[in-house]
Amino acid sequence: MSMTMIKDGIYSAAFLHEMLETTSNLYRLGWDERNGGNISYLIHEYEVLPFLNVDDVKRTVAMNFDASPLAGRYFIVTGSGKYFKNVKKDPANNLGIIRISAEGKSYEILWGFEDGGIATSELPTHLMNHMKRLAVDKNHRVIMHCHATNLIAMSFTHSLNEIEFTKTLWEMCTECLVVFPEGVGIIPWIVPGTNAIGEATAEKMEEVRLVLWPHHGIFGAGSTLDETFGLIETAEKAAEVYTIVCAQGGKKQTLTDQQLLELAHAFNVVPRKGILKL
Ligand code: 2HA
Ligand code: ZN
Repeated sequence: MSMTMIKDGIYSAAFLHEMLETTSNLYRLGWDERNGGNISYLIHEYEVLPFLNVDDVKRTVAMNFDASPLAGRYFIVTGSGKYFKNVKKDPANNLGIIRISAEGKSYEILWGFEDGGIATSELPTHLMNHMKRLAVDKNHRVIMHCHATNLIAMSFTHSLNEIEFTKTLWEMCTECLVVFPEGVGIIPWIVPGTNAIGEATAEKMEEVRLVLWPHHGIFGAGSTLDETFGLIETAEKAAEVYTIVCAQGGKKQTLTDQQLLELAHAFNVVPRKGILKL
């Protein structure tokens, strides 16, 4: 092993590579222009220990909310104001590994953000969502936010009623109901980066893994980066089909409620109540 490999051991960590691939894919798809989007990925201490001295805290950053249920937890997160376009070529400035401090009101930077940066401006929303998802899903690990183009567009042209919005997405691609049977949550427009938007999103995350921020973007939750990316990708694909269907003059026929129910039975999923009128 070369000296560089020993010094830069973190670059052989699978979780870091997954972050580089995911941010690159989100950028490639046009869902994270400029500093748009953010990701936080819960990593276990045993995954960090081979690569980092976890007693070597580089900096401590205060937070204005209580994340004590996550005290001692480690996350790899994208940086505030950083561009997904640049993550792969410069991980150490654009990403960071943080640990929520024992009292829950600050986080410790253990690696990354080397140019003096800090974690994403949406950290309150991310941490509140992690708390909520961990309470209902012990395998939960990822919160991902991006500016998925067609989902944003739909927030201008489609009803923002969750039942109606979910139903339209389910109709647009057969796999949607199977991938997100619990549907999509939708919050009112709220200023991003605030505790208020975090609280509203987390409230939805108790029931769903996808939350639409109207005129802004989408939040997804899941147990791996791949799965969470796939969840957002599936909803965005359905929104793209909706865009094209509207451009082609609207639906002439569609998946029926009966067909959607057959799908649910075949794939053993429980569709969110109140959507299928059967
Ligand atoms: O990180 O996307 O919502 C920039 C944003 C804020
Ligand atoms: Zn955003």
